Amino acid sequence: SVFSAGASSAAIPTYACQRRTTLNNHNKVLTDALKILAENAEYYESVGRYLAFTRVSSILKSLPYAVTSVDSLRGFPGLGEHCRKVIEEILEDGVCQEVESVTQSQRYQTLTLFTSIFGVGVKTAEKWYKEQHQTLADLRASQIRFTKEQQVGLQYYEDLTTPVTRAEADMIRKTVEEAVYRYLPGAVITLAGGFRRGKETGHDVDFLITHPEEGKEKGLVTKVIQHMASQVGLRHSDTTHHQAIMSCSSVVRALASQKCRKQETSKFDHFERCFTIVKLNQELGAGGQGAGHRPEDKHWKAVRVDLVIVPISQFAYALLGWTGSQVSKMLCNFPHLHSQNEYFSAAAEEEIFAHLELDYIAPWERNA
Ligand code: TTP
Ligand code: MN
Ligand code: MN
Ligand code: MN
Repeated sequence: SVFSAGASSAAIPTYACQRRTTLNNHNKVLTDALKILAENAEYYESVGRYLAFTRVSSILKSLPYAVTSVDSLRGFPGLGEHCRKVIEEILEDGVCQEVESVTQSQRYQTLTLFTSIFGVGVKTAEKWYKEQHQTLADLRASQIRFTKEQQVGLQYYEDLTTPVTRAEADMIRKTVEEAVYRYLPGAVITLAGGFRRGKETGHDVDFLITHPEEGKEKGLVTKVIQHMASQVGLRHSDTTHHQAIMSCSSVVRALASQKCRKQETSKFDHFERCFTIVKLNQELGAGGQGAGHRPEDKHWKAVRVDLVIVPISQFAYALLGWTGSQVSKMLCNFPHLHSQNEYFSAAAEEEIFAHLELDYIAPWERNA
């Protein structure tokens, strides 16, 4: 195999979107450590260091063997001295001193806690940390004026940080189907996100909704949200038309902006989408699992659900973008994409890869 330990780094594709990365991570000890350093860099808004740790971690995830010697990593794309030292320390001592001190630091612990709240990013978490807040109780007792998202994030913190199972995703799918088919019987609903990549759990459930006839999907998200709210109790909905720059991959963004310039319309780069929180009834089949610590009268779990309504002509791009992973979908650096003058219509993900002259990578190989 070209991937045998000590193989030339030439065997490792430079782009994450070309590395076949399954969920079978042979280097979890190393990638967990690098993830902590990446997070910490993010907390210090050090983008360069964040990317450096994330890239090396992503390469390690793609290797079909466990790294046992730092020498075998010589020439790995993007492997700097810092990462090399961290890996060497872990291989030799089992732990890395820097990682240990980061995980023990109050700043890292507090920012990790605060950013785990729905609606809270690094900037906000840091602000609260600087105001001497350290726990969720501190926040709840404070005078902070929370956004609507943050209020919900704090209220349902335990539920929202409990992983969503595939069985729960299936149950939510039924609810979404019922609401969607009511208004648009021919609609096609596709599970995207981590579940499409083969993950057994996720932090949310992502659905793409389209219709074979272009335009039929217009306005659907509002109706679906209203129906679901009346049926299962929707705790939060923020139905907006976000720009594609937020809602889909860089591929879509690049192509969309090209088309927009051409047609002078801004419709193209907007997907209807909604980040919601759904009440999932746990008596309906989740087997009561994970409900043990909840109050006796609470028979439901708050679950994050993303609904994205996509015109069929852009479905392949949206699917590629919303399948992720965040790292795997880094397709944006390909010059021949940006120099494209015309919008390339793709009926399937395979066509997008082919158009970019890339090998097709299946969803379950996109766990970079
Ligand atoms: P997420 O649901 O955030 O991540 P995930 O499904 O990979 O992981 P988890 O199982 O923990 O939920 O996003 C799914 C993909 O959608 C993500 O890889 C990137 C893409 N995405 C966008 O394109 N735009 C967005 O605004 C968001 C939030 C996600
Ligand atoms: Mn997801
Ligand atoms: Mn994830
Ligand atoms: Mn999501």
